[in-house]
Order: sequence, then C-alpha cells, then structure tokens
Amino acid sequence: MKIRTLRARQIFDSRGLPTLEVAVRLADGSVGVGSAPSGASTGSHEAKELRDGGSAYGGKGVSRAIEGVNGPIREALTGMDAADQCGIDERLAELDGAPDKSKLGGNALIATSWAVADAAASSAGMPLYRWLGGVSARQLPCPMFNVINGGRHADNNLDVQEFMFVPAGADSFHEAMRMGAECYHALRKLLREAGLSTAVGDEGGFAPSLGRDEEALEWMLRAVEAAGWKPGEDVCLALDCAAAEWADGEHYRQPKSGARFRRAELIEYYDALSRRFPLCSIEDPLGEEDFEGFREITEALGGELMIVGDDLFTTDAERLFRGAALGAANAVLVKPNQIGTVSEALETVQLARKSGYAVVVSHRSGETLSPAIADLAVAVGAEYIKAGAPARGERLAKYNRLLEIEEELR
Ligand code: 2PG
Ligand code: MG
Repeated sequence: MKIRTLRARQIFDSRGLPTLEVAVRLADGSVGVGSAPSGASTGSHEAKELRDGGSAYGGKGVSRAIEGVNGPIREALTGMDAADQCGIDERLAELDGAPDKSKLGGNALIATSWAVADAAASSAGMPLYRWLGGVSARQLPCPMFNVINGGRHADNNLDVQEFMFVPAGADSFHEAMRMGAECYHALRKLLREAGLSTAVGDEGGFAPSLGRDEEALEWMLRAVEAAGWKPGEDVCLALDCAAAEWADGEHYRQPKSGARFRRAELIEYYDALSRRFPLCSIEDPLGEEDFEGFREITEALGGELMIVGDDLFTTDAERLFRGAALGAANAVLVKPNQIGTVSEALETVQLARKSGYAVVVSHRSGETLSPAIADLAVAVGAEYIKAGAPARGERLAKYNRLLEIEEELR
C-alpha cells in the first residue's frame, strides 16, 4: 500500500472560509480524500491552523498550508506505507516539529492524515469504520442534535453555545434520527408561531434571541412534547456552554448577558438547571484551565450527568491523563483536528476507555462535506456523536453516513 503521490487543493468550509482538501493516490491506484474542518470557539491548547494572514479572505487563506502539503509533506510521505497510519502520523508530527503543529499547520496535517486513512481503507476494500475499528466496530453512536445555537455560533443574545436534543430512548440510529428531526421541526413551528426567528446558526440550529438562556430549554421541552415524545425518557436535553469563552480572571462573565459568576455559583446554577430540566449532559461547563472546577462539578453532578471536556482536553491524551487523575469530567469530546492526526485522536479514545470516560465524537462549527467522523464514531464505538442539527448539508453528511453504516451492519 505504498503512497504514490498526494495533493492538496483549496475548498471552502460551511462558513465560506477557505480550507484544504487532500487527495492521496496509492501505487495500486486507490485514492483517498480528507479535509480540514475549523472551529470558532477553539481551545487554546488545540493544534494551530496555518492561515496566510494578509488581506485576502481576511487573513484566512490557506495557501501556505497547501504549499506545505504539496512540498515537504508530499516529499516525506511518498513511498511510505499507507497502512501504517501511526507511522504516517508520527512522520507528520515530526515534519512539523512544533508541539502545537503550527509550522505546517494542524489543518494541513489532519486533512493529510484523513486522506491516508481513507486511501488505505479503499485499498483494503473496506469501509473506513472497519479499517479503523476492526471487526468489533459495530455500535452506532447516539446523536446529539444542536438545535439552538448561541455563543460564538450565532449573532443572537444567548451565551450558551449549544442546546441539544439527545434521543437517548431510541432503539436504533434511524429511530434517533426520526426523533431528532421531528423535535427539530416541532421547535421550528413553535418558534415561528411565537414570532421568533427561525434563521439558523453555524450548526443548523435556530438562533432566536430570548429573554434568558433557560428559555431555550423551555422551548425545547415544549417541542419534544409537541412532537409526541416524552422529555427525559425518549429525548433528553444537553448543553455545550463553551465556558472557556466566559473565563474572566478568577471568575466567569457571560459576554452577551454580562452576568458574572464565581465557579461555585456557576456549579450551583447547573445544579438548579439539571433539577428543572431533563438534562443528560453538559459540555465545557467551566473554563479550559479550570481542572479543579471540572473535578468539583463532576463530583457534584457527574453521577447524574455526563460532564464533557472539550476545550479542557482538546482531544489531547496528555491533558486527558491529567484530568482523569483528578476525576475532572467523565466524558471526552473527540475532534481529530484539535490534536492534528487520526492516530493521536485514536490514542485519546484508548485512554478515555482505560479511564472509564465516555466518548463523544464531534464535528466543528465550520465543516466540510467529509463524513469521516461518522466512520470514526463507529470505529471506536463512541457512545455519542455531535454533528449539529438535522439540517444543513455538511451536518447531514455525517448523520446520513451513519444511516448508511447502520444498514450495512444490519
Ligand atoms: C464545540 C464545537 C463544535 P467549535 O465547541 O464543541 O460544536 O464548536 O467547532 O466552534 O469549536
Ligand atoms: Mg464544545
């Protein structure tokens, strides 16, 4: 499975910003593609994207990242065995040389890493989930549908970034899709009837301006009921607070409402919310450096709720190791572009398993049409996948791929 050549080109992501797609061709003629998504609420410890700066595309161009792939990366990877994903990814990290992958860029690395995995799977005549996950890859994740967008993902007045429906009571992936889609459409109808905006944010969720963030949860409860499902039984609710965006020295300050909290007050606030609403999961309830806060909230609420570390861990096994030693969070969000290569993301999943953490595979707010994370979720037997609302093509690319995998596995 020798790599004959590879090539990067510019495409656009779902926000209309440049990103790159890499195509890898193997000596046997097999081809694989990979692309780089992009976050808006990025954690400080993520692999850094290489962007051009300057005036074109407001500095967001990726021609330097493309040159890196078509130059040093192509030179180093040509002739290597595509089946040796770890070897390829180690070589990529070595070529970059920077701990945050800022030299060639995490965007260049992840697009290449995915393309190699895809080419290797195709050469082996296997779907990507089987190639990455082996014979035991048979479990479909439960989707988490982000149906109300706030924070940095929408120009409304909500501070919480994501409000999600989680069809935890579904017996199958396709039933979960049905529940999510029905609740989503019921929510649209209710918002429209109330004269609220049904325009959507970056991840396909609605982005109304509401009196308080809790009102989003109230609308969601009504929508679940209107769709004929039981809140808390069929469909639970989940949040991604992305509270790293609220960190303000020792305290927290929500940028839109201006509300200030001490760590303990924020934990009390979540406790009260979880008593009022059928919440099953809170992601990034506290800041990305607040390991102690994550430990406290996990101790207080972790028995009932999934406490997910996203910006806290940034899919980095070292940061997860540190968190697991403390009991900070009980689930990890896995975004391969946060760490920069597919094998490093797999390593983080392995550590999560050893540490008893649940795994949520996740998209980014700026996405491409690549369905690769759907395959990854099945490969690692992730309990959950978070890929936005059941709306917008780049979000459905992941969910539709899971429907296809479900049929294959039936
Ligand atoms: C998150 C993600 C994806 P972004 O915070 O979990 O929903 O957002 O890609 O903007 O970091
Ligand atoms: Mg998040």
